[in-house]
Amino acid sequence: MAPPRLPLLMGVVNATPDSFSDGGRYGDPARAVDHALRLVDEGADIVDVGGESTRPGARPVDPEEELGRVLPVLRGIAARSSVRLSIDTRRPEVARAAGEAGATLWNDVSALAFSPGSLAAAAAFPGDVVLMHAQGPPETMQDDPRYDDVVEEVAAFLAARVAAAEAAGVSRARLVVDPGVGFGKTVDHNLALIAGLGRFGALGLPVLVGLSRKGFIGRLDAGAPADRRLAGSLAGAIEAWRRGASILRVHDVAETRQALRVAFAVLAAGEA
Ligand code: HH2
Repeated sequence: MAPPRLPLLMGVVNATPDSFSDGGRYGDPARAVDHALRLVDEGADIVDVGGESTRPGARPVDPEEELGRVLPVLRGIAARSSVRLSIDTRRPEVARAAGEAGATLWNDVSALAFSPGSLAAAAAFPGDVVLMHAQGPPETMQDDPRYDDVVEEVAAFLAARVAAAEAAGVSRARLVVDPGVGFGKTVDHNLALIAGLGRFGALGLPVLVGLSRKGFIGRLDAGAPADRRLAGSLAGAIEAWRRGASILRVHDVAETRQALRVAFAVLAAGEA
């Protein structure tokens, strides 16, 4: 078995007015850039910039508006840091422009299925691509999500999207998979996916997990609001890492890094 490694940390920068955990805080590009640079100082390996909230019930944003939100932020970060830039978008035209602005990771919560042009745009994109599972669009995904076997169904979906991406000319070496915690899932579905992360690792690709501050943490703790979910986010990050996640998408980079370092040191001491 390969020795355990710490995961890469992907810090979240939401250039949106309505994200579930930090909406509106970084709507001004200068503030979003400052926030990104703070995340880099705290140890982020990747900064993920998004201009469209995909929280449950969110409505799609006009592509021009999305571009207007993310491009100044990507350019502003690139001017002051060499951190790896990720664009969180479902739209190929946004990914294309972000690639020109320096993004080398396309994080697509629709797994390249939102637009007919997505697969070709991914082939031309100058970097790697995250394929995430979601059941239904953000507007309705939490209405009544159902699965017979959530882990197997999500794994089959991801395998099919990997095959579609490869057929379109995106090599496996450029792909990352993500089970999509909170995207059309109940609390039990989310827990089964985190517990069963090894199944996604069996696809042979890096696994990304985003559970930071998500609703299931609040539901497991008497309805704690998004700004009171740090401890649960850290517990989830450690559990995801222990099950093989190689990239964690988090809002709280410094805290996650510290929690992981302690868990890692204990594991290493036990194996010494
Ligand atoms: N979760 C969110 C957004 N993008 N991308 C990946 N690959 N995996 C995730 O789990 C994921 C994601 C939702 O979180 P956030 O960006 O904080 O909220 P919002 O969608 O409201 O902007």
